[in-house]
Amino acid sequence: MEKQDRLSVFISLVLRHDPGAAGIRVDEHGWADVEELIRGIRGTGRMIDRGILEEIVATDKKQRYSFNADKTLIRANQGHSIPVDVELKQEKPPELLYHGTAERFLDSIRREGLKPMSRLYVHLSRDIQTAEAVGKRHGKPAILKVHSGKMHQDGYPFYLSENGVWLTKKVGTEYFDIETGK
Ligand code: HQG
Repeated sequence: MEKQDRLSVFISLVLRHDPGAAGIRVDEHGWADVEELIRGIRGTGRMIDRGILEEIVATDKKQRYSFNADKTLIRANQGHSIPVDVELKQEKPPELLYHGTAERFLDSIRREGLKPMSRLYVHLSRDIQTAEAVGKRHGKPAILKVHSGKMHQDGYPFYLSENGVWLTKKVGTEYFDIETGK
């Protein structure tokens, strides 16, 4: 992994899951003070400055982070396990969305539906390729086709994060088909 990618993984950890790992706090909307974050990361022995941070935010392949308007604050766009309100936009989803998982989770998912597990939301994507890449992180991938249009009609809210990830609280067993995977 490139040095900047490793730093980005650490920044994800801090902003989404464990601000204490850099000795900082985030506010109720997930914002961290940029100066504090830089100081905190340096305190862990990692080399970072504002220029490097700005480059990571600008070049991150999944556009995971946003600055506020005057670039004094930074937050992750989605993916949190800590309870923050990143002011997600509620939107009407497309008819179908996809979720990538691992085959070994399918029995449990068939029984319980899709749950957010350690995160605040279930993560869904518009295209199968993204779902496949997400699934592969966990093992042999399996793809679920989610009937998001039907869920929306039935009153379940969907949100679209700043970086284009669709999020919903849970997906009941009646709302998905297993597209690939045993
Ligand atoms: C599975 C990455 C058993 C679920 C990715 C998933 C994504 C169940 C795993 C983002 C279950 C949780 C999120 C049930 C769900 N029983 N397993 N009832 N319900 N699961 O990592 O969606 O690189 O928390 O299928 O690209 O894999 O971090 O969620 O396999 O966008 O920016 O439990 O994280 O982005 O795993 O990934 P995760 P995810 P970043």
